[in-house]
Amino acid sequence: MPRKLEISRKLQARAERVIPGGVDSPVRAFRAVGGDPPIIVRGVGANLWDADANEYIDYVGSWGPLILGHAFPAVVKAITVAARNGASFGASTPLEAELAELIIQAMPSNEKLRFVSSGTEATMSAIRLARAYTNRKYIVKFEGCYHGHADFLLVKAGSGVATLGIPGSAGVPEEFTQLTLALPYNDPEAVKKAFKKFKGQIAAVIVEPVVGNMGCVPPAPGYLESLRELTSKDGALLIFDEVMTGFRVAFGGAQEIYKIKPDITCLGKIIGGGLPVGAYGASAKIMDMIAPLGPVYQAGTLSGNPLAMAAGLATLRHLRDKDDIYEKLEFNANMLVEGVAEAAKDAGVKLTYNRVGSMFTWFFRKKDGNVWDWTSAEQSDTAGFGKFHRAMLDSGIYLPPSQYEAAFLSTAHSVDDIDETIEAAQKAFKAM
Ligand code: HOZ
Repeated sequence: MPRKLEISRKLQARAERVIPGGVDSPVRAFRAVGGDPPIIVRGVGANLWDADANEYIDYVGSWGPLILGHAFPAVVKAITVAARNGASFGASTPLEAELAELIIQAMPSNEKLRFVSSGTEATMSAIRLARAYTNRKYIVKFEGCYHGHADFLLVKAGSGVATLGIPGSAGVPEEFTQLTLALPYNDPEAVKKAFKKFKGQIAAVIVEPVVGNMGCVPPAPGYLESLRELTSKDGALLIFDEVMTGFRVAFGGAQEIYKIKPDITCLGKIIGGGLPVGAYGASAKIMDMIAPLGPVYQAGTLSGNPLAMAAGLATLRHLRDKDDIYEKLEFNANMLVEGVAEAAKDAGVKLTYNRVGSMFTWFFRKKDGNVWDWTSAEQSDTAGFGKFHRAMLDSGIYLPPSQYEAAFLSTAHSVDDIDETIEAAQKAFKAM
């Protein structure tokens, strides 16, 4: 039975009159999957409620930050306490150094960090820093990876750009992207060739060590090692965009599980506990290039905002201090992802999946085959995904409204939630 979304529809129409597409981030408009986007009014634990009082099991988790689920009590308490003391000062508070210390302990490739307000700001600033540090111009990024919406990073990007099937963005002059080399992901030979052609000119290679923005795509064995080797050999910096993977795939992020030490790390999402935070970090030698110590300028009125720092601290402390969190996430995510894949197989639906810890994607396929880069991701049956998405939504399961966005499991999801999701998938596949 389709869900009643009358109030959501009215609210969406109202928003469309004053906000482009009625949304503040394109994928939220559900254009890629069809159907009406539910307008969300509440989230608790693993559940969401929309304006029509429909309840959902949520696998978006605010696109990654909510590893502990919605309105996690310690996070709510920390935000409330911080808010009573004032929401913003545009001056330093003790919380910033405390959160920075905690992150540095978890990711020792960083000796210093700078907080910003979004992942986009983190990657944009990291590139500026890398260019200043190396005194070089070119950057390498990978097709289907998304590093926010800075002009020079909107080249063959994933996420909403891939979802909408557009090559980049209008309003970005060609000259602005001429120094960006977009190469296929998981292809070390392409990187080798680029370093040969642009020897001594590449400032940095930026990569999502586990991609989340063309759906979830893990690195092939040895791939990240080859990036580390090639960048070091040429004197370029290796930037890990761990906005999604930081504190998600492991407490120490992808750099912990793949044992690679990047030169610069970009963070966001979980470190803000659901509030707007980004950060970039590196060795003291690199970070001391930033103003006021060095010549690289970067600033922000709401950077290090005390509410956001408090939410991030409460989240990271819980992740650090509670036993077995990542083991349980691994176990439950495996049960969920394989359960749904099994249901697809039983129903004769062509589907493959990728999962690293609690981030995952079910790829609907036109032909059998796995997904390891953008070319293979692009061959997905997006119409099939749309049909599945609508059927799941009707059964109360809220998935990312795009084949090219990763889904996330939180510690709040129970085995009952997972069983209910697998049952909904069985029903959805039968109807396909
Ligand atoms: N591009 C974002 C995730 N990769 C979507 C953010 C949002 O719509 O909130």
